[in-house]
Amino acid sequence: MSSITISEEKLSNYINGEWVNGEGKRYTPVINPANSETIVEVPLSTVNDVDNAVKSAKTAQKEWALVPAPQRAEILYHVGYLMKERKERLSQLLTMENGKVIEEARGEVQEGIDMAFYMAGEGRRLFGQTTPSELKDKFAMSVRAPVGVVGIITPWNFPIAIATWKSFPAIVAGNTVVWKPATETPLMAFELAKIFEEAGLPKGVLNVVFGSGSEVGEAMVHHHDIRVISFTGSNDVGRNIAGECGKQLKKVSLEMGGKNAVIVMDDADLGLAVEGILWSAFGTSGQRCTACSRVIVHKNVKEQLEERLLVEMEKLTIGNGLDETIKVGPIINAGAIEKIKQYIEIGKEEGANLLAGGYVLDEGEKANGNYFAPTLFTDVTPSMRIAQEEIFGPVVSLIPVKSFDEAIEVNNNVEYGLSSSIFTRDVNRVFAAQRDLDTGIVYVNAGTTGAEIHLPFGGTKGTGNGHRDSGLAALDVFTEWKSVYVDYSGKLQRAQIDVE
Ligand code: UN1
Repeated sequence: MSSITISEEKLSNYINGEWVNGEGKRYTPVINPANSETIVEVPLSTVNDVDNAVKSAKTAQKEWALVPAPQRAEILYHVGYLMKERKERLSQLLTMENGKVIEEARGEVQEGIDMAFYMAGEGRRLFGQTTPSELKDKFAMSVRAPVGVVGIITPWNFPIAIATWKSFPAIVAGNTVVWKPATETPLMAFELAKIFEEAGLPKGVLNVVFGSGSEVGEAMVHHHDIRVISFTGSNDVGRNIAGECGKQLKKVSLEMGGKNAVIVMDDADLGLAVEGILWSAFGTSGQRCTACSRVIVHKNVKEQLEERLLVEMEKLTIGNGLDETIKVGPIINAGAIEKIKQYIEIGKEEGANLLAGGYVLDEGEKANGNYFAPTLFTDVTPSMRIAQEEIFGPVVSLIPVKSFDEAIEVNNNVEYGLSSSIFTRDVNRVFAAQRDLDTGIVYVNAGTTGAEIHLPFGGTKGTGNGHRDSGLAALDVFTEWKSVYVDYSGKLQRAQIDVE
């Protein structure tokens, strides 16, 4: 299927522009979830490796901040072109390490390419503001200043897109970066660091330290010289990071998942709704923070929707994502499969009605990988655990409701607030829904996935802490506002006092 190879058997950290083994002697295998083959080994780095990376980033940051932003951006353009040139290689490697089907891998790499060109454009903007002063002959402005050394911690489910949402704005704004990618998917980090190197990024501006969250991640969060942590991952880990960063008054941006719903009203185009649900629930095998895991359906169209969903679910092809005909790839690892299985049992015990799926697929070649059948529960009530907790797999809970108002209430009555969607043809409901759905992202007549990189990405409530990835909002994470007053009156003017 794929002829892509990587020359390394063991990956190295990238610190101060060099590929170094570091002091950690331990490695862990990177396993292809489609067939359990080992692709490469990744180092489990130590606190000292993190310290070396931070030292290099700190030294490089002084110089980097002085490089004019349009010149910093030139490197991002170069990165974008190299990513474009290597799109197919990157996509195939992404499918190998993560499992997502090749079409989606190409889509994810495209997100990274788009982010490179978009943020490169910011090198010629990075707008601040001029503001009139209270006093005569005095000039006032606010400008964006880099924060310093930025720590980014990225998940395995979007190992290249999310890294670009964070590192590109950080770099163009004059920060330097220490990046810990997920140990499950280090190849994207390895390839992206090589691309940055080729694009001429000065040494120390981007540093990659491979390893576990409990060792490398913790060391980053605790390191005094890392001034921002940008994290995407699980809720538990995010909350711990928030607590620690709070104690240190360290800036922190968190994105921690969702319990996203598609609402299907009785006036919806049902064919379109079925397509939207299938794509956002079973695409990436449900392993997206934005994945649809609840369908809130008006009782008048419940049965019709169930029937049509079941027909289309039958057609989903499941297998190795490198095969272009496959629509649903494997689950990342055996641990994730166990968690999904537990939720199937919980759903049954809670009295939900299992209409399809609910089991591991292990016939023939599938026995070597981690495959789970697309699953549909119906007659789910809003308070059931399967309707409240993030499962992160191809499992959808259908919740019947009697009205538009009830649909909105059910949508909002969960801990998370990332993405939501409504299928309706009623223009009044469209506008009411975009106002009342309490998530950071709202779709009308589309599923819950597919956010575009030039809009802010993130959510409310338990999904995050108010910051956003990508879009111009990302610049707020990686810059500090500096207010500058220039008095050219030749005398000491006192604000608030000498105002005539
Ligand atoms: C994620 O699952 O964390 O909106 C990111 C989407 C993709 C990104 C998902 N563009 O579904």
